[in-house]
Amino acid sequence: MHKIADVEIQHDIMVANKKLAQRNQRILDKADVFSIDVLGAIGSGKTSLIELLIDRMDEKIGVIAGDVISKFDAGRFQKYNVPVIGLNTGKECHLDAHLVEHALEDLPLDEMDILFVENVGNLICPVDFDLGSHMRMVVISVSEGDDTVEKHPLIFKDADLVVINKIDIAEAVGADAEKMVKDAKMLNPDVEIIKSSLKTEEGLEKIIDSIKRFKENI
Ligand SMILES: Nc1nc2c(ncn2[C@@H]2O[C@H](COP(=O)(O)OP(=O)(O)OP(=O)(O)O)[C@@H](O)[C@H]2O)c(=O)[nH]1
Ligand SMILES: [Mg+2]
Repeated sequence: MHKIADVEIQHDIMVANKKLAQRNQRILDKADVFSIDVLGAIGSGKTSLIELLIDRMDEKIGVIAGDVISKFDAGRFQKYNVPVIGLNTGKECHLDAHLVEHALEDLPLDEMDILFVENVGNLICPVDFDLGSHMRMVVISVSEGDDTVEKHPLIFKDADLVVINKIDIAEAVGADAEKMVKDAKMLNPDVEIIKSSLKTEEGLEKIIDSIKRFKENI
C-alpha cells in the first residue's frame, strides 16, 4: 500500500516537472537563448569550467547556479559581470524545472545568447529532472576514481557531452582517464567525450567547439 502511493507521487512529480521543462524551453527558444545543463560530480570543476567559458567565449552568457545552501558559486560568477541567479535547493540534491522557471523570470534573456545551468554536484539526483535546456554536459574528474562512470551509468546515458576533467593529476591519483572514456562510450556510443585540465586549459578549445556545434544544430 505504502509502496503504491510512493510510485504515484513520484510519477506525478515527474509529469509536472516535464511540463514545466517544456515551458522553460519554449521561453528560452522565444528569446533565442541556448541553454546548457552542467551536471556532474561534486568538486569536479563545473564552476571552474563555466568561469573559463565566460572568459573565452564571444557569446553573451548568463548563469543559473544551483547550490544546496548559500550562494557560493553564484558569488564566483558575479565577478565576471554577467547575469547570474543563485538558486538554493535546501535539502534537495537537484534543481527542478519549477526553480529554473522562476530564475528565467529574473534573467535578462533578451541580452543573452547562452545560459549555463549549474546543477547541485552529484551524479544521481539530477538525472531525471529535465530543466528545459537544449544540451546536457556532464563534468566528472579523475579524482573521483576511474570507476565513476561504470558506477553511475544513468547520468552518462542522457549526456550530450562528457568532460573528464583534472587529467593533470590523473597519475597522482592513480586514475586511468582512457578507461573512463571507454566506459562512457560503451554506455552512450553517440556521446562526445573530451578529456580536459582546467589548470592547463587542455581540452578547453574542444569544449568550446562542441558547444558551438550543438548550438548551431538545434
Ligand atoms: N588540478 C586540477 N584542479 C582543478 C581542475 N579543475 C578544477 N579544479 C579545482 O577543483 C576544485 C573544485 O572546482 P569547482 O570548479 O569549484 O568544482 P564544482 O564542480 O563547481 O564544485 P561543486 O559546485 O562544489 O560541486 C577547485 O579547487 C578547482 O580549482 C583541473 O583541471 N585540475
Ligand atoms: Mg560549483
